[in-house]
Amino acid sequence: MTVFSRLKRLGFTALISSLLMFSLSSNTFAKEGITLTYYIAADEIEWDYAPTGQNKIMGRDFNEDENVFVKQQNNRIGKTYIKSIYREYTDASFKTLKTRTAEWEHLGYLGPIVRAGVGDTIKITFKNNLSIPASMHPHGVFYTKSSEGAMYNDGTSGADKADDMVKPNATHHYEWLVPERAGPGPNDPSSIVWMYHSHVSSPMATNSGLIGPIIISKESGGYASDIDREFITLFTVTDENDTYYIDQNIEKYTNGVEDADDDDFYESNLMHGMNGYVYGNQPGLTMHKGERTRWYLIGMGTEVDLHTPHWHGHTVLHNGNRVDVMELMPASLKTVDMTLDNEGTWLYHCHVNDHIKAGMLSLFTVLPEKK
Ligand SMILES: [Cu+2]
Repeated sequence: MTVFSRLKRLGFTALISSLLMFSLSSNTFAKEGITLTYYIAADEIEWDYAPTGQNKIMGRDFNEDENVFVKQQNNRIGKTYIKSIYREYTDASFKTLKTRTAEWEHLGYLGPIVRAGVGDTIKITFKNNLSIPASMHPHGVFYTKSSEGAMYNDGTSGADKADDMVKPNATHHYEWLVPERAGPGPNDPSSIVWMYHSHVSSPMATNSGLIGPIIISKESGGYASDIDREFITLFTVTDENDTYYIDQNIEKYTNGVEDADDDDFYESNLMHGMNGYVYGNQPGLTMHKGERTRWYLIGMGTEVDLHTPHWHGHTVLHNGNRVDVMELMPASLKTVDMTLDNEGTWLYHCHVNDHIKAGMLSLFTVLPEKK
């Protein structure tokens, strides 16, 4: 006798059918949610990987080895590059940038956080202010062909193609839904990270800077009530040789480069960053003892992008496992929780030897408990 027929005999049929109904409805979009609207543009900017001009990890000027990556010279671009990034505006006029609060200063060149909870709807008005086509392709959330933001031979046409490559000065409306399967899974914490990026020649687009985070919570709205503070870190070796702007950067920041394929020149443009900051230049990683913090980790890049984020002085929980080092591959998206129990200024860095030398290091500071 099956469990079902046994329960049926016991008169539990109504209960079972209502349970079935519930599980069906939680798989559809029947859940009541809210609509979250974002105005995001792709903008051209100049990005400084080390705005303090110093190695803040050691508290000194850059040495010879570090200058390979950061020093502007006759035939070296240095630490500032023309890039394109996603930025959030207050409304559809795209006249006023939304200010990024101190809490999110650490995001660096990452685009604005797109947040929603399970059952919610995300609406994005995307304006392409660049001179080249761009798109917004999301991971994790539910999209139809008109909101996928990726160009390939998928047999679509018309409106279902318009999202793939948004032309310069054009605008596109993306709609992303958040069913159960876009939210935290059974072993996940109460919110998780996804990302969006331009899919118009994806490697070049992401190296150029067109990448941003999505946070999806179990609760509607995109926030998790069981944490006090969130941090997001992208670990990637940004290959500035492979962006839309390499020629412009050579022109603007050098006195001319004879051979852009020269190994030393090439190496000098591999920026081993955390959110686009090298050698401890990432600002805003300040928090308080006792706070429950959630760290969203994003990997991106090529075969050299095997990163192992490591926190000093603390441990984190990853889906129930306790670690102090995480593993990130290109396009990995991982969420870990840390309870701060140790005051001080601590290293937060990639543990790959070559990446340590090249500057993939930040500092975080745990201040005394908030009174
Ligand atoms: Cu690394």
